[in-house]
Amino acid sequence: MTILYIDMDYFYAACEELRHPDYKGKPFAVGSADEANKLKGVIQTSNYAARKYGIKSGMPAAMAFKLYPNLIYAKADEDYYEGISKKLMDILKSYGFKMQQNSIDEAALDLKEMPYEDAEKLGKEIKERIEKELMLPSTVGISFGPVFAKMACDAAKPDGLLAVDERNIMEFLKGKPIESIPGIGPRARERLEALGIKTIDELGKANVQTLKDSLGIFGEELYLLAEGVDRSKVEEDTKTLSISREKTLEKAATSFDELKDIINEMSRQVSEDAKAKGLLFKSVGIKIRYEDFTQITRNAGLSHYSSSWQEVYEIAEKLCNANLSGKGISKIGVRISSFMEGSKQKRL
Ligand code: DCP
Ligand code: MG
Ligand code: MG
Repeated sequence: MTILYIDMDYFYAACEELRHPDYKGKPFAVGSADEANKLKGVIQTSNYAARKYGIKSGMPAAMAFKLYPNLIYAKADEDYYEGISKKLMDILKSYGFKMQQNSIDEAALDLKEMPYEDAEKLGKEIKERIEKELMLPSTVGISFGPVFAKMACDAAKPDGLLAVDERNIMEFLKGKPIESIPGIGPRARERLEALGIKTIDELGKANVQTLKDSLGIFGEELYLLAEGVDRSKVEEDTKTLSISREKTLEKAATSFDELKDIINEMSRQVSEDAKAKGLLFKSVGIKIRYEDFTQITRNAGLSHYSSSWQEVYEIAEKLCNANLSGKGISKIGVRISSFMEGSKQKRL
């Protein structure tokens, strides 16, 4: 099995650099709050110039500005990044391999039994095509399993390409911290550290049963990975891109009060659908059709993946209130998107 993994470099920030070329090379970050409240939000990503100062995803923006007061800042514009992501995925799909999209900026391709030499050539070609057509930098990892291919990709960042085969996997894993394994979050790390395990080498020397007792089935998987065995597979997407509900109103509405109940109901419905599919969402949108048949859609990103219908409702309410213009509303819709597989993610 040969797997090619691709992940875009500093994706949201790189997308912003496309429309703000003057940000290039200067410390720059994309965050969840709007400019006026930027210190209250969270950093979603930063370019590599900002990473030099320790500024990274998930960090409170207030801390980022302490680390580098002149940090250039933009609020995340998820619709714009989704559009670029779609073009990226179309390029990747055009090669015809079985593909699994794992987030807005990354995917694994199953190259079957392709020799590494050819896989590396293909990886280079894909990188160049993305550079040429989207003007964005990316990194490619190649290995015999999706987890190791992603780790090779992480290790080759930015703008790199790295292949790790069966013969050099142990050398590659040696000395790496456990959190370099995809899926190890803060809680898994805590549990492993409680067992005295900080590196992949130590993980490989641990007792499997002890790992299972502490982390369940994930513990066994981790042990195998540390031994150079990657049992994961590329699973073709049957990906849900958005879940929505909409309703034509019997009587045109001009105030939020008149929309309240229906938005409440639709918020519950879309989040229940997401729950049933095991999906968490990070983006909430509304659609409004006015009586004059003009139509708008508005989206807002959350700072985190959510499963809460109340959050859908609150954001839909805000978006509605911002778009009540006195014109009668004849149709209203609620939509959630930017999904992550909650159950598959295995993050503990
Ligand atoms: N993202 C986010 N919140 C996080 C992590 C990521 O909103 N806590 C968003 C912003 C990122 C995008 O997802 O640009 C892709 O995430 P990656 O982990 O691939 O990070 P980047 O592409 O930004 O950087 P890298 O070059 O390390 O891949
Ligand atoms: Mg990325
Ligand atoms: Mg990514």
